[in-house]
Formats: sequence, C-alpha cells, structure tokens
Amino acid sequence: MPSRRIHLSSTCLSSEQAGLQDNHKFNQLGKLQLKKTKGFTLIELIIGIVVLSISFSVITSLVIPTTVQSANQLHQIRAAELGQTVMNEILARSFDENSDHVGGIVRCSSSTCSSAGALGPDGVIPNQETRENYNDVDDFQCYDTSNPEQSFDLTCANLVNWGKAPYTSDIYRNFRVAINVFYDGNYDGINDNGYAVAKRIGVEVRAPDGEIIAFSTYKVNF
Ligand SMILES: [Ca+2]
Ligand SMILES: [Ca+2]
Repeated sequence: MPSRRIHLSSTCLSSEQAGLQDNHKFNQLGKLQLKKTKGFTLIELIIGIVVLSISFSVITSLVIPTTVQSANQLHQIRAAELGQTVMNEILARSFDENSDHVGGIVRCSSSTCSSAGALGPDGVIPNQETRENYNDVDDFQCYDTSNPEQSFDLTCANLVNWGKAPYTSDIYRNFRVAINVFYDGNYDGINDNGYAVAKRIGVEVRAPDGEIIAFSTYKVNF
C-alpha cells in the first residue's frame, strides 16, 4: 500500500512538471513570434546599406564605361563621315593652280607648278580664292606647322563653319577640321619642301570629345 501512495504522488508531480514545461514552451513561442514581428536591428540595416552601396558601385562601374565607349564610337563614325566628305571635296580639284583644269591633258612641271612655299589659296586678299572657287587641292591648305593644335581654329579654307552652309544640316556641330597639303614625291609622309609629282593631303578631324582622327591620301600630277 505505501508503495502505491508514493506512486500516486510521483504521478502528480509529473503532471505539474508537464504543465510547467508547456508554459515554458508557450513563453518561448511567444518570444519567437515577438522576434519575428519586431523588424530589423540597426546593425542589420547598416549591413544592408553597405551591401547595397557595394552593389550599386559595381553596377555603375560596369555601365558608365560602356556608355562612354558608345559615345566615342558615335563620334568616330561621324568624324569618319566628315573626313571622307572633306577628302572627296578636295580630291575633286586639280593637282595645282597651274594645272590644266579642263581635262588635265597638260600638266604643270617643276618650273610651272606652284612652289612649295606658295601652296594655299591663290590670289591676294581681298581677292583671294575662297572655298566656293578653290580649283586645286592645296587651296584647302589650313595648317599651322608650328602649332598643329592651332590649326583647328584657323579661318583659312572657310572651315570654321564646316558643317553649316553649304551643308544644309548642322550635324557636325563642334567638330573641327585641319588640312595639311604638301609635296611628297616618295610617299613617306614627310614634306619634301620642293616640287614633287605627288601632293600629300592630310585631313584631321577633331571630335567634340577632343579625339583627333587623321586621314591622308595623295593627288598625283598626271
Ligand atoms: Ca587655286
Ligand atoms: Ca593653290
């Protein structure tokens, strides 16, 4: 009999303990639920901001250079178009002021062609040739050999307003052109400083971003 009493007492204690454990679990669950609904801590927010900042800086460093490259490529394409247009206009003219401008059957010689120092627009100001009546390739000479950068601002060859009249659109705004024509009989790109059978025509186009793209070709005295 005593052993049975003890057993009952033991059963009662277990029930109480079970109740306490249930209460403990309930409290823990409540704490968890509270934790879930209380939001981010300050440290979590700071970590999030840092991660976002790093992500944005990576994205920006990838996107911006691509945008700049696209702009550069657009400038290069338009500079090539402008350079080709200028070159075509120059090549449509005769080799020299003293060439036969009609048909080119008779060509000038070393004694009759313009001297190296006389290359450029012919005539004396105010009756000097202008772009509308240039008749030989070196009339377009517009280059300061002592200061090539200055060449882009020279007013000779009427090139300051290149891209405007007679061109109907102003699509080459802020593009500049410099033209250098000289005798170069052995095609080495070096000025012969005297008569030769060929003239080198150099056209440099400066894009709005400052990049200079150079073109060159030769007009031969046929
Ligand atoms: Ca001329
Ligand atoms: Ca000339």
